[in-house]
Amino acid sequence: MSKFPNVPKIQYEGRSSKNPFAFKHYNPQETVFGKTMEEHLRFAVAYWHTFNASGADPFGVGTAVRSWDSLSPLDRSKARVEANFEFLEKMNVNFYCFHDADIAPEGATLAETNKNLDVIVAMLKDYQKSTGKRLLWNTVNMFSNPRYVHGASTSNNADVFAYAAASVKKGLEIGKELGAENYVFWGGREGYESLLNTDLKLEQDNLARFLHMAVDYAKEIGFDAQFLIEPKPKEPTKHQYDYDAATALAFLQSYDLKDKFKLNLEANHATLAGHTFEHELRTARINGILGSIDANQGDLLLGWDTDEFPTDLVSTTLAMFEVLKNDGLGRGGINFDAKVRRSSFEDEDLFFAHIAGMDTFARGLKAAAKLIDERVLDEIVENRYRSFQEGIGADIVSGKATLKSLEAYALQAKPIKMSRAASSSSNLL
Ligand code: XUL
Ligand code: CO
Repeated sequence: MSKFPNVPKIQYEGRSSKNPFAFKHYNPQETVFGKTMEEHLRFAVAYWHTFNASGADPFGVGTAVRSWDSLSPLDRSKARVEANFEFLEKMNVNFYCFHDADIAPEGATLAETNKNLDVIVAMLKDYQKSTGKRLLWNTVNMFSNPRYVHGASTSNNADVFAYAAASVKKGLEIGKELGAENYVFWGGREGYESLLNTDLKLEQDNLARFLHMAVDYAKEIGFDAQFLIEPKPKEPTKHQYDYDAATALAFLQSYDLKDKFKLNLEANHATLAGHTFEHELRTARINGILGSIDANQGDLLLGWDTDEFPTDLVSTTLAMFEVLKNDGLGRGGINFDAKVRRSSFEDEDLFFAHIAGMDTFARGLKAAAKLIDERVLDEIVENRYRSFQEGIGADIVSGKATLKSLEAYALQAKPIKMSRAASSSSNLL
C-alpha cells in the first residue's frame, strides 16, 4: 500500500512551472559538460531525517504525522523501508544513506540488534534489486545510546571501544551485502568536554587504531567501498577530533591512513567550523581527498547544526564549482542530511523540501559550469599569479631558487611599490 498516496511522481517541468510537485531546474537527462545532471549530482536521501525524524526539539515533542507512527518497532522499520523506496521512486533519486540505528530497532543485546538488522537488510536488498535504487553510504550510530556518553573509539572505557568495534564490523558486513558505494565515519561523540580529564593522545591513537581495524576488516571480507571521514568541529562534544577538512587531513597523514580515506564534507559543519562550504571542498580537492557531500546548509546567525535543505544558490554554485574542478565526486554523491522544520509536519513537506534542494543544486551546477566555461574566475586567478610563470617566480616554483639566489635577486631588484603591477609581479615595475 502506498505510503504517499497524495504525491505524484516528481517530473521536470521547467522554470515557468507553478506546480509545487515539479522540478523547475533539475532535469535529470539534461547534459552539462558531457554528463547528465543525474550523473553529476548523484543525490541521496538521508533515511534518518526523512523517515525517522519526528520534529522533536529541546522545547517540545515531535510533530511529524506519519502513517507508520502507531506500529510496533519492527513493523515500523519495515514500513519505513517501503516508504524509502516509494519516496526514492517518486523523487527520482537513485541513492539513499542510513545509520544502522535508523533502519532497525536496537535489541536488548548486541546479538538481538544484529538479528533485527538482518531482517531489515534482507528487505532492503530485495527492494534495491526490484527498484535499481542504491546505497550511497551506510554508517553506524555510535552516539545516541547512553553507552557512548564518553565517546565510542575514544571512550575511556575499553568495553565501549569493543562494542563500537563490533557494531562497525556488522556495519561493514551490511555495507557489503547492500553494495554500498561508500562507508562513512562521522565522529559522533569522538571528542572531549574538558582537557583536564582527557588523555588526548590515547584517545586519538585509539581512534586511529579503530579506523585501521575497519580498513583491515573491509579488506578481509572484500568490501571495496570508499571510506569517508565526515569532519565536524563541535556538537555534540565541545571539541570533535575531526574538526574540519585540514584537521582531518593532518590526522589521516599522521596515522598513515591518507590513502585509505576521503572526506564527506557537510555544508553546515563548515559553517560551525567558521569556514565557507567551498573552503572545505577546496581544501579536500587540492589534497586529493574530496569524496562526497552532505548538502545541508546551516544558518549563519545560529551556532548549531540546523540541518536545513540547501536553498542558497551562491553556496551551491561555489560547491559545484569545486566538484566540477574535481572532475566529479567519483563514488560519492550529494546526500541531503537535511530535515524539514518542525512546523512542516506533513508527508508532502518532505517532497517540497527535497525539490527545493535538488533544484538549488541543479541551478548551482549550471551556474558553476558557466563560470568554468567562460573562465570567469580562472582568468582572474591565472593573471593574479602570473609572476610565478617566468623569471624569479618560475625559479621558485621549480625549486631552483634558494635563500641565497633570492637574496641576490632582491638586492638588485627595484623597490616593490604599491602599484597595480606590484600586486601581480614585481618584475613588471
Ligand atoms: C551529524 C551528521 C551525521 C552524519 C552521519 O551532524 O552530519 O548525520 O552525516 O553520521
Ligand atoms: Co552529515
